Order: sequence, then structure tokens, then C-alpha cells
Amino acid sequence: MSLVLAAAMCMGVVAESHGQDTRRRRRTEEAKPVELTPAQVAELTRLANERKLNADDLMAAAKTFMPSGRHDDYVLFSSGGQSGQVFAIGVPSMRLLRSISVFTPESWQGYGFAGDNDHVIESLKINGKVVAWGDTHHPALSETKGDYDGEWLFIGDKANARVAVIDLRDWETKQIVKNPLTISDHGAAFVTPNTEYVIEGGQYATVLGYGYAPPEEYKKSYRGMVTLWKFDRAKGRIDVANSFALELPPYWQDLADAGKNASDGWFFINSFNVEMATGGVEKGNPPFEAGASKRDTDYLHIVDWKKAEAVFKAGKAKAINGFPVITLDTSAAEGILYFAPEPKSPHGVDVSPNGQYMVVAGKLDPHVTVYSIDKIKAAIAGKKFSGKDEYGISVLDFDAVVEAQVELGLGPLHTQFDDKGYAYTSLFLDSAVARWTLGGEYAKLNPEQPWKLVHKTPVQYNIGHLCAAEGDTVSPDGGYLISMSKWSVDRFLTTGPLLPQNFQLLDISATGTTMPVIYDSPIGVGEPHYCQMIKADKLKSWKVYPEVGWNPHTQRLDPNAPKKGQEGVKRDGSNVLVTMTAIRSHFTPEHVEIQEGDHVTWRITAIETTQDATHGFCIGGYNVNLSLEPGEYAEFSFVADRPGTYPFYCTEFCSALHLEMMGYLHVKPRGAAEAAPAVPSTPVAAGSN
Ligand code: K7E
Ligand code: CUA
Repeated sequence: MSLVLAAAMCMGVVAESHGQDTRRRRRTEEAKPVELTPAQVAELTRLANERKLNADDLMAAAKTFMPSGRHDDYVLFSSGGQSGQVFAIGVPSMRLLRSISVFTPESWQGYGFAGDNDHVIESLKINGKVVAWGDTHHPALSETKGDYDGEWLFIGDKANARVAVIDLRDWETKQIVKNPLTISDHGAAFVTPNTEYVIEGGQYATVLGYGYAPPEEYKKSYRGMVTLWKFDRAKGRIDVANSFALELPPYWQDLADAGKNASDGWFFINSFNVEMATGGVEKGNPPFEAGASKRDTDYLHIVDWKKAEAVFKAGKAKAINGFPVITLDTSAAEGILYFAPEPKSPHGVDVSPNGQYMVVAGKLDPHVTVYSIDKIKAAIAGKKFSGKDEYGISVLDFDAVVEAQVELGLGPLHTQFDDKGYAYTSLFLDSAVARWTLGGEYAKLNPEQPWKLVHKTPVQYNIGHLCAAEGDTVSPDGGYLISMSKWSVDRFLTTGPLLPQNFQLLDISATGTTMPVIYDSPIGVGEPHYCQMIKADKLKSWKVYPEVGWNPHTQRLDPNAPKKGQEGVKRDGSNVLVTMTAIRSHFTPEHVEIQEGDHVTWRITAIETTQDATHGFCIGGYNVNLSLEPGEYAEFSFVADRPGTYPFYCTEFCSALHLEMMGYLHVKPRGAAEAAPAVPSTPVAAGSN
């Protein structure tokens, strides 16, 4: 063996042992109690003055700074807006941990770059057309008894009415379902307390089943909907065959939230445009924004989903575009759907942790309106109705179902909760987070009067959603709150005319009027809407795939996964099967010789078992890039329609000899002088290790 090779292999060995040895020194334990020496105090003071930091800034830094190697307490799963992805961010450091590909192909993760017939690209097709982006709005963590269980994550695509299922063992998208009734949605996704259903609420009314009708026939032909996707936890998939929808009037349904505890078995959806305005400024009609805001009230939709499920199981749904839909007539007759008036153009509806209160925020009303489930149930039982809407749905008497109205400020949108009996509401126009007190059993938790505004913290600027630690579950943690501020204007360096959104971290651990912003974090990859914050120790993520040869799409060992020693290239007519393994720092085989026009199926197993020893695999010019995480098996196929010499290489800097982790794909032109060489049909000898 040459000296050079020996040295190179040595480097390989060093690289392979990386990650398993004593060089890892992650700080997991608390440091010893700090006692600053007078010299350190002086130095800290000097630094603070030099950097123009005040005492609050130093406190904020101490609350958010993560020493190298220390892990965050929470993970924020945020919608990625138009990026079509989900972002995972550590709290309190606000460090971006990972972007998870969902509706948009993404090359680092090899998501949608596995040649022809890529299963991701297939899953993105709508009516035969690849729709390779999404407008993600509302992530929903799976729940058990109304608490996050850390197993699954769902997210909706507003633009295209799709819902995705992400497995939190490997943080990868496993399934995308397209709503068969509607083109776009909004109130997705929300889960029932044991993740029986993933709920997808709609928004802009259309003709259900992708039908056509002119706007003149709006009231007659357009409809809203809400879909209940059955989740099969054992399979980790939405069970489409056991899913169904409810037909709703063509009011624009907005956000939704599932009941819990006292309101378990119900869910709630806001609406706006009960006016059923059809716009048409081009014809001299009032624009949608005016037409949809004329009335003083819209309707809170109150849905008894357990009753709806029974009606569906009894076969009383009617098929639209092949999908079972409970009609408005059936909902009215069976007592599935009720309305309650809600003030002017509401946006968010959020259920309190005990399930007792539904907090509705009206964009054009300075109050939040709080409904009580006890009062709703009593009003339904006592038939306290103020009438019916045009579609025959009973409208509950407003005074009979409202518990409180709390004046907070301008543009209230969304509400979250903490562990101290406070609710927090975003005020879009005020650019503030309002803290206010809940009543009922919560009244004993805080010293202030119930149903009262306590404090407003300004945020920068124009907050949409907000998110407190586990703040929409049955047991919120308090401590941290994220303001998802839409505008950043002057908060960061200017990045051209397009500026990032601003996630601001607020410390909500104290009571009363203390609620400071302690961190600003630019989000320059899309406009996130909702996010959820889960205690990090609830996540049971895999460090490597459970077995070598694991197929992440089936979440099991794949019988087709190439094994070490069996690599090679086999031909059957014009079909070629490449069987490859990858390990630091080589692919086996290293040369793949085929003919122009061959149909190639290429299988690779990453036979690594070391945490973070990920390889990539790309073929330039053929639009192929894979991420081969430790133990992962991947397959792709393509037609070799472009002759030439194509280096393939590992796209992840995996070892000292990463640059050498390459090989050649030789595509011989048709009719080349020499006849096709017999490509080896017996396994190629394994590499040098
Ligand atoms: Cu308020 Cu889509 Cu939840 Cu945006 S939505 S803010
Ligand atoms: Cu494997 Cu770089």
C-alpha cells in the first residue's frame, strides 16, 4: 500500500470516528453558580456601554443566550408561508434548527429531486398538474388528551387546499392530501384532542367539487365546507376512506379550533362575509373589503363533530366529487351545526385550556368576545334561537351564549393562553400584544379583576398570530410568547425592498405589567402565519434511521435496499439497475456505464450508522440530488437521454476525503463505434474497506 493511500485511509478512519469519540463536549449540565468578580462586573459594564446596551438589554441577553452546545427548552414549529415549508426554531435562542420540506421541492433534503416519477413530485400533482409550492398557514401538533404528544405535525396549504402529515421521528413529510371539494382553504390544520381528526376549514366559497358557476349564482351555487380527515395513528397516515366533510353556507369561513375538556366533541369556526358580497369593483360594485364588512355581525359556526361522525357512519352523507359530504339540510335536521352572532369580521377563535371559553377576536371591533360552552349547550337545549339563516341553520341568541366582552384595542386577531389565568391577544393595528385576565375558575389564579385588560406590550410591527409555550393546549406552560410580527421596517439591516418578517420573543413569566420583548429574529424565507411551541423533551426524534436500508417513505426496512458486497450494475434489455452503497468516503460502484436511451433504476443505501454522517448524491444535468442520512435507502429512476460523461458526487461535506467521494456515469451515445461493452452483471467487488 502506498504511503499516500495509507495516509488517506488514516484520514478516513479519523473522519469515521468523528462523532463517536471523546471530542464531543456538549454542555448539558448547568454551570456552577455565577459569582462575578469586581473585575468581571467592570468589564461587563464597559462592554455594555461600548455596545450601548442598557440593563434590560443585558437581562434579555442572559435570558436568550445559549452557550455553545446547550440545547433550547422548546421547539417552535412555524408555518413557512409562501415558502411552502415548516421552520423549526429553538426557543429561547430563536436559532433556526431546520426547514422541513412540505409543499415545495427542496434540494438539500433531496425533496423532489429523485429523477423521473419522483414520489414527492407525484404527491404535489393537482388534477395532473404539478403545483410545486404552498402557502402554509397553520401547523398542528398531534395531541393526546388535548396535550401535544410530539409524534406528528400537520400543516395546511391555503393556496391549494392541501394538508400534509409530517412524522416527528425523522421530521419528514409522509403524506399530502388534496381536498376534493375546494381549490383553496384556510382553517387548516387543527386537531381534535386525541387527533381523531385533522380538521381542514375552508375560506373562499366556491362550487364544491371544483365546479363552475357565475358570481350571479353565488347564493345558490357557491358553498363553504369543513373537512374532517380521519387520522390513522398506527399507519401514520390520513385515512381518506374514513374522512368526510360538512357543507357550509357560502360565508367565508376563517379560523377554527377544536373544543377540549368542557367542550370536547365540538369545534368552532369563525366566518366573515355573511353578507355574501360578490365584489366586482370593475362593474362599479362595492369592493369585497366594503361589501364583506357591512353587517354588524357574522356567525360563529358551532359544530358537534361527534354527532357529525355518527351521521357519516350511518351513511347519511352525499358524495360530491366522490367525497362524502353532510349537507346543510342534514346538519340542520340532525342538530350538527349552530350559529352564534359574532361582532364584525372576526378572525381568530381560540378555546381556553379548560374548554369552557371560546375567544373570538373581531378585526373591526376593539373587543374580544368570549362565549361559554355551558351557555351554548343550555341555549341549544332550551332552543334560545334568534332565528335561522337563509340556509336553515338555527342562530343562537347572542346574549344567551356570551360570557364577556373585553376591550383590548385595535385589530384583535388571535388569542393564546398561559398557566396563570391570562389570555394574550394580538392587536394588528395597535402593533401590540395584549395580556388580559380570564374569569370563571381562572379568576383565582391572578390578582387582577376577571375579564380585564392588564397590559399591552408594543411589538414591531403589525402582529398576526402569536404563540405561547404550549399555549393552545389543555396545559399551557407560560414563560415564552412569540409575536409573529408581519412588518419589520427598520428593525434589521435593509435587504432590498423585500424585508423579512420579525419573530419577537416575549418573556411572559412575570405577572402584571411586566412582559418585555427579549429577542428579535428576522425570518427571511416566507411569511409565516401560525406556529406552535412544544417542550423539546416531548420530541422523540431518531438520531439515525433504526436500521441500515431504511425506507423513510414506508418507515421500514426496505427489501430492495442494496447491501454491502452486493453492489453492481445489471442490465435487462434497455433496463439498467444500479445497486450502490455509500459510506465515508466512497460510492460503490464508482463507474456506471450505460447506453443512451437506457431506463435506469438506481438504488443507494447509506450504510452509515454514525449520527450526522449524512451523504448527498447528485448527478449534474439530470436534476438528481439526494440526501442520504445514516441508514437511509433511496431509489430514483431516469431515462438516460443525454449522452456524455457525468461526474456524480457527494453533496454533503462528510469527511476529510469528501471531495473524493465521487464517480462517473458514462452514457455512451447511440451508435458509438464500439459495440456496447458488457456491463458487469455480476456484483462488483466491494471497495477497499
Ligand atoms: Cu391570521 Cu392564515 Cu391564521 Cu395569517 S391567518 S395572521
Ligand atoms: Cu459523503 Cu461527502
